[in-house]
Amino acid sequence: MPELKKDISNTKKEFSVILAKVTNENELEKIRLTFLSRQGKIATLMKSLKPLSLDEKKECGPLLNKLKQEIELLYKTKQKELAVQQAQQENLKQKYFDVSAYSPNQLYGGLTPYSQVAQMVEDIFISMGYDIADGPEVETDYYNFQALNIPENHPARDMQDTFWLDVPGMLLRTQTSPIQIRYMENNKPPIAVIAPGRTYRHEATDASHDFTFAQVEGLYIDKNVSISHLLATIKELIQKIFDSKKIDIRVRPGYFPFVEPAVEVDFSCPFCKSGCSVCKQTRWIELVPGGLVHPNVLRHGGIDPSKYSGFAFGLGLTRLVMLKYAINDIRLLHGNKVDFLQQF
Ligand code: FA5
Repeated sequence: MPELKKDISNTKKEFSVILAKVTNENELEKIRLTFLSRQGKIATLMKSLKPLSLDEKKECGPLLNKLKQEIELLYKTKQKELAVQQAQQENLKQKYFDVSAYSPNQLYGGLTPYSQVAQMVEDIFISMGYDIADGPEVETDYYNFQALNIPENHPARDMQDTFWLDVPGMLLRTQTSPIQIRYMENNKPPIAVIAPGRTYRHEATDASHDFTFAQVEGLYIDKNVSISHLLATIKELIQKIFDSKKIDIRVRPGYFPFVEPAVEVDFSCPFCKSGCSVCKQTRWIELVPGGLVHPNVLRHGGIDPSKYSGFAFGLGLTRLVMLKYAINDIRLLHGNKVDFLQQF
């Protein structure tokens, strides 16, 4: 019986020492199993009452009950303490949650080289007082050819291989020039407008030709407009795009039924002085065809050619993007390759 009393007192001491070291719920659960479960130390002490005499039971029974109550109380108190600590830690985590701390591979969005150059061209023309116009990509034979002085069976149709649609007389526009007619129909001179947009041609692709590419149409109509206005406008555009005052232009005769005279405007290579791979060692880069708007085209647009004259041009926008950023294959521009696009 003195043995049992000693065990009771030791059990409490032992429990207190272990409990003081408990820091989380798992450790607390272990201590509960050791002391308070059916096979635990308290239950074992209870069993050891059995062989004792009635008087001994009367003396040790209350001691054991008291031990059990005390241990249960200590256990519950610790349980509450741990719950409070855990709640405080959670609060702290939320309070100091840094929304910018999680940064997986950063993905930056940006404008494609095509959009960047299109915006540059638009800004340059807006600064010269031009309007920006748009037109349908699915066009009629009338706007894409006939109104531009290219009647049915005219050999100039062969210059632009056409994607004809199943609907008779409908096509994917081969050039942005139909917007000239649409704009003249709805606006009176003086007219100063550019129209950037996508065009389509049934062509085999290579490094500098695509079946879909972008052009920028330009149209200026007023009284006494001459070819020198066209050349000055193109020179201004090229100098601004290539940030250079030293770009020369060269004019060669061209042929388009909707302009007379028709010219091809080349500009001096902004990348070299004596020939390079971009200008194919020629020092000149071919970019903008244009000319003075043919009187028949003015008439189709509802403008009197005896009063007004004008110039038009059709800049190869996709080619300009290639030149600006020294891109050597046109197909990269709509290849959707992220490592290519990330360079701009
Ligand atoms: C035209 O399309 C005329 N509409 C341009 C014009 C407008 C002349 C107004 C006169 C007055 P052309 O077919 O040459 O012309 O095309 C114009 C430009 O588009 C070319 O100089 C070239 O830079 C670009 N281009 C033509 N075909 C392709 C192609 N397959 N891929 C990429 N760019 C092309």
